[in-house]
Amino acid sequence: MRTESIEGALECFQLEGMVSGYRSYGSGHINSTFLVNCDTEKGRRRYILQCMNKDIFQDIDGLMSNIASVTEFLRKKIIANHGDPERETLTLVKSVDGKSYVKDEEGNSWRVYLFVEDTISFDVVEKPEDFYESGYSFGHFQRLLSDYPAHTLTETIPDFHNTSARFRQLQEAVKNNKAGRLEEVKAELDFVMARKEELGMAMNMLKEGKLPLRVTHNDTKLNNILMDKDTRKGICIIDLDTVMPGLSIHDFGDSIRFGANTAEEDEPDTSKVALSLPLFEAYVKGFLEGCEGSLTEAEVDMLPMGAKLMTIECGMRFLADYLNGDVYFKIHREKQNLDRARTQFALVADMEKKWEQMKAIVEKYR
Ligand code: ADP
Ligand code: GN1
Ligand code: MG
Repeated sequence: MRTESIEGALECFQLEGMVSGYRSYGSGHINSTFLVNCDTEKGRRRYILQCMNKDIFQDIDGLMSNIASVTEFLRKKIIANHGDPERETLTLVKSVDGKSYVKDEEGNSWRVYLFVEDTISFDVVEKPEDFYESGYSFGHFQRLLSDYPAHTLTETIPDFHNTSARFRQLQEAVKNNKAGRLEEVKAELDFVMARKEELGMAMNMLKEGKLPLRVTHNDTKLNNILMDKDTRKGICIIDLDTVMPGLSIHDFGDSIRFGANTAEEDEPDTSKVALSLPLFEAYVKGFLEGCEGSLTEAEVDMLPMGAKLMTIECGMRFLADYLNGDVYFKIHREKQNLDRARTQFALVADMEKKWEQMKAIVEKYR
């Protein structure tokens, strides 16, 4: 990102005091994020500046309107619960002309949030208690949004967690073989093909009315929650770009896929990949407590399947991106997307081995 673009963007927002510096921040795969320092008469004020990924998010207006209304809705509930809205949800900072984002001459769209101070976000789980907290917070988020009018939200990325559609996108990538890498991924494709029949399971249950449509986050990775740095309690759910109607079991499953893996998402040595049952248990307990009994029996039954589907789906997305030449997920080294795909499939294989134990854990907390 060019310095002039960043500085130009900063001038467009109603920031307190004078900008005294900024730096690249966080480890997300999608947006470009900067931490901005301002000096004010009262001391330091910090902000998060983000350049939204315009290739991935084609309807920025719809996306920003989702975020503005969801954060406003949460803000009211947090105030009613005597909480601190500037800490417990994201707060958008308005542009000088009163808008929620600005578009620059190069077509890049920028937004600014208040920086939530004294928090940490993790890329790996350090302790089961932290993962319990993460589960509780995502469950609670689900609960807070349970009376949000879902039909008013824009579907920012159509078919985002439609696993069968993701399978079709993978088939398309195989057919096009744009980056000429097909020969390398035969084993991974065989793995997916052997599980083809299962991929449509959750979305079919939605169509048949067996699973309810809810307002969901859709990207419930561990680093999309800020925890208090001292108490390590879950404070604020962030990365709201994909908040839209969806399935609760997908929110549950995406957290498990990322956080209950004993290895990192891009670990090249798949022998290190396993589903940690203690972490799975901590998250199940937290998520169900956070949802406060709001899930249906069928949703609770389907939690393990949500974890499996989100993991195989993400593996297919990484694999398709590898075949397409790494155009979607940011990479920092060669074959990173292939390694990411392989870890996901190794995790699915381990879940299959531990299936009965996963089900027993869900039974224990339902
Ligand atoms: P991406 O979509 O690329 O993952 P995120 O919105 O998740 O982008 O932001 C990237 C990282 O920036 C987060 O993981 C978090 O560490 C940090 N972050 C984002 N928003 C805030 C905020 N308002 N306050 C503090 N940290 C934040
Ligand atoms: C992306 O933005 P980030 O890094 O939190 C992706 C998720 C994937 C995840 C894999 C909008 O999430 O769907 O599960 O990478 N977000 C989008 O790590 O595609
Ligand atoms: Mg993120």
